[in-house]
Amino acid sequence: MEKTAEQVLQEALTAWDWNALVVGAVRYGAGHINDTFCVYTQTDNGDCVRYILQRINTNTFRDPDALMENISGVTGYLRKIIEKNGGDPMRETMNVIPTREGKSYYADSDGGAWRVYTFVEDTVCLQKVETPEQFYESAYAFGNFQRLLADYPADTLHETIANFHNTVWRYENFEKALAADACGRAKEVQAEIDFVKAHKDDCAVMVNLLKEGRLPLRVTHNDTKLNNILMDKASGKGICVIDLDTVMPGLAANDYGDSIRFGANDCAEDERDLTKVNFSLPLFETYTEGFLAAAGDALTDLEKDTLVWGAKLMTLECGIRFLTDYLEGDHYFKVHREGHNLDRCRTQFKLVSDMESHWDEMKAIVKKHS
Ligand code: ADP
Ligand code: GN1
Ligand code: MG
Repeated sequence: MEKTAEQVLQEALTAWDWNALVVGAVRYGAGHINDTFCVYTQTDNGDCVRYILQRINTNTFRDPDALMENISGVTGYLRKIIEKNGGDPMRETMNVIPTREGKSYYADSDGGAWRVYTFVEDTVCLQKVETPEQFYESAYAFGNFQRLLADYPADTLHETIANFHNTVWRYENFEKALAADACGRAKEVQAEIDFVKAHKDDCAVMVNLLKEGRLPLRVTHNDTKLNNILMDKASGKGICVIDLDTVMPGLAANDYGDSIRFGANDCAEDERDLTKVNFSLPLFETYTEGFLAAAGDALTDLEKDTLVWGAKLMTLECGIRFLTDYLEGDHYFKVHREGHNLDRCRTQFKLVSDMESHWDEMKAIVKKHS
């Protein structure tokens, strides 16, 4: 008989030696891809110790061995730098806890892959920017993450998702989904389809600069939204960059841009009332300042000049991905209501339009802080 989700979770829990009594495991966080649980344990002396247990989405990440090799490599490298700089590696980078068998993940009897991380306590994970200072700190932390990995041997990294930020490929994938129209939804979203088509040439801008050898590939995070960083409760500093599944060679502007997409506004990614979805130039400036303060010295002039394109294209790309998933029947991103991916797509396209209206001001802000 097929196992229930609860039975598979219980099976996964037996794969680790917790050195304590497992009290329970509850769903945790607001990620769109993996299944995350918080495991509560009680040690012999009565202390409560928490862990993060995740079922890796193996539809998205098809090779868990390669994925975990990347994460172990990157976190091991960061750990050494953090130690050398007198930091606390247990709080300032992810720590993978091996299974009883000494493996970095557990393959369950249902085909799932599970991993455990140390829970970084006394931190907050924000779904929305509350104060400009927080956004500055997240910018500094993501910029610093990129700087710390500047000399990481990029050729040892596996490409965990092919073409992840290849915007030309994303466009073509959208065209395929539209042609197939598997759920008959295309007729409802003509305005969004027209929006994507009108931006076809934009999709090639950064891809072409990379092809021509004018932009360098760096080791980047590739999923730099605000909820992929843990901020220290006491100091407010962005102390731990998490969600390292997509660390791969990429463009600096994309790490910058994905943060702008998610954080330089005052709304949720899935806000339904588009009058509340507005790009914020002041928050854009705050992030730009923090990111360039941390990573600016390492960037070429063209990388800095094209940061604005990173912002616009990461937002456009994410909107295209949400729309593609909507057309294909919501298989990729977790959805929690009817039309959820379409709502997400609409916020992204509204933000792209706003950026277009503020293009010259955005460029001037980047120049000012370069
Ligand atoms: P997804 O790929 O689904 O976004 P994440 O790795 O980002 O998964 O984890 C989902 C959420 O779990 C995060 O946004 C954060 O709230 C929480 N989280 C993940 N790792 C840790 C950790 N080591 N300590 C504390 N919270 C964590
Ligand atoms: C996903 O995993 P999560 O929720 O941090 C997605 C990102 C998107 C983001 C949109 C592996 O990020 O690329 O930008 O949703 N991650 C993957 O919110 O596809
Ligand atoms: Mg995440």
